[in-house]
Amino acid sequence: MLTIYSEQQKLHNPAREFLGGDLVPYLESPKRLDYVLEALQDNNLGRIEWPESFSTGPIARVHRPDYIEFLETAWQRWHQTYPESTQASPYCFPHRGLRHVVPEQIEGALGYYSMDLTAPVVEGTWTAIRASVDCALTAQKRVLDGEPVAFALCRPPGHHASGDLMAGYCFFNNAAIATQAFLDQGADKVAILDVDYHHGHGTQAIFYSRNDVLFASLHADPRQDYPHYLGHEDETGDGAGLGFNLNLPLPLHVTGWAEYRRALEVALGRIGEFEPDYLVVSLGLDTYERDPISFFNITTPDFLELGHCLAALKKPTLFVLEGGYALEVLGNNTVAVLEGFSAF
Ligand code: Q9C
Ligand code: ZN
Repeated sequence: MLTIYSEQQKLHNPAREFLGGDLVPYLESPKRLDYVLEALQDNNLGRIEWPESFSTGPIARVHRPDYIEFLETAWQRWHQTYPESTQASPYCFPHRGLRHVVPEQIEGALGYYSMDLTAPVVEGTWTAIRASVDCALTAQKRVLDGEPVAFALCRPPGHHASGDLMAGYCFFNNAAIATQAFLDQGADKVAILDVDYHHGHGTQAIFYSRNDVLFASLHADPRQDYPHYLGHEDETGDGAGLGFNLNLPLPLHVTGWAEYRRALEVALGRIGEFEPDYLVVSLGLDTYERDPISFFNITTPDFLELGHCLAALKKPTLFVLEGGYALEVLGNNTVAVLEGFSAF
């Protein structure tokens, strides 16, 4: 399987994140890429190529221009205000009853463009998030040109980022940008299947009133885990998009492969019925039984099985890496899905 990867993605390297009331080492670390790369090479999964560089044009099809400009300049603005600081984080948000106007000052603007504290901006963030989008768009282009499947080894991930909000380690929504690129280059319908443990609320929001994109997601019940405020079963789409959003929230601790598989069949059934031209998989590996921040019980052999199930759709498929924080096994779990897909 063809993989697209860029070293520049490592330049996003925050030291810490806010978790459980404390600052802890940043879980979405650049090392994730090394573990996945190593496993791809050890298992001879195929060619690994660098991405092409794209302009911000395809990003602007999904994200607001002021959000893109904010991300480009945020580090410099923060650094002028706090020369000693190594990462920019908001502390204050335009909550209920407050004005949704972008403040001039950087901290206010950071809060305006952030859903939470888990997407800090550092010196290398802009370069890394552009490289991550480049990986997704290059892999998308290869699939469009006839490659039956490609893997975008993206980092930072993207599925929590909406049109104008960063969240949950995500800045630009790689999967959404690639999906829109398929549509802009002639596809009529694209299905996104999000198998990350967390609900892809950014992707959902981006396509919520659209009927040319089906968004289907299996994830931790938002009543029990992040992103807490979106991802419920009754969110089925809006306007023309009604019926084109499928959320399958699953309970923490008791969700193993048998339960997961049942929900997966529902999602695959709906995708089959939709008859998409392309399938985009938001591939999170944080459903893994020993993931440090997640509570499903999916094993490495289950991931192989997941790959098999996805291949049964028989669609040109773009895999885009999202979450997965059990570092030492992240590579093997990723390879399991991709091998399961190829072996079908
Ligand atoms: N106690 C992705 O997997 N922290 N993002 C949750 C819950 C944020 C995950 C803490 C998790 C974001 C791409
Ligand atoms: Zn996740």
